[in-house]
Amino acid sequence: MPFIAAQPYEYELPIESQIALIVIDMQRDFLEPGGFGEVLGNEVGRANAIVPTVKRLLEGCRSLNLPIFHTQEGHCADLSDCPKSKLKRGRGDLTIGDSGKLGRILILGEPGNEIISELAPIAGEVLIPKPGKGAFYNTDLEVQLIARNITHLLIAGVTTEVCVQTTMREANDRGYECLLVEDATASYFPEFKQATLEMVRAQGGIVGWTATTDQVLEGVRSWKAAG
Ligand code: C5J
Repeated sequence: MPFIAAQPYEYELPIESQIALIVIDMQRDFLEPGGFGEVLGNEVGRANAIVPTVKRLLEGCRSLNLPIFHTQEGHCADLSDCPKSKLKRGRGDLTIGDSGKLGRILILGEPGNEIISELAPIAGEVLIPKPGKGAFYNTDLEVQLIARNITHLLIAGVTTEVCVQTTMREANDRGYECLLVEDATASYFPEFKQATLEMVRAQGGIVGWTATTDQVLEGVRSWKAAG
């Protein structure tokens, strides 16, 4: 059976269902100066550094015809989908909904909310706007996965310990086989990324698997060739 060489052990690829790539929140608000990430006091260069690797993963998965999903964290202009608790805690010099250098912070449709141009979705790929950290909360992601018979998720994006890990845990509880792509995810805190990778694959893969972009593309290539 085709597999991806992964930790803590081989990630078996499915026989009768599909694998998808999910790229989490590679949007200007988290990657560029002036966006939400920087307003919260973070060094956004750390997140931006993975863009070439995520691009390689994305293009590799496109060339292998995998279904591709992109998520985008954001709220409607009137903030009716933003819990008061989130507004209160997401506070740097500015907060969600305030006007910043990239438009209103974390508001759908504003310049800062766009997926960066290098990784922008192309025709046929699914964009999932999400009000929460996890991509399943208050979105139609699960409906879209079921419609495509997807059971296996390759997960990349930012930030590792927040939206990426939350999504991975939500997916794990729903029965999806999840693999976090180690070099295609980043945190503003390198130690949090490392801890998340270890947490995911601890205890026999309690949340899932981790592997590098090269390992993922090699495994998916052999899966396609066998199928
Ligand atoms: C955060 C995210 N960190 N995409 N969002 O607020 O991880």
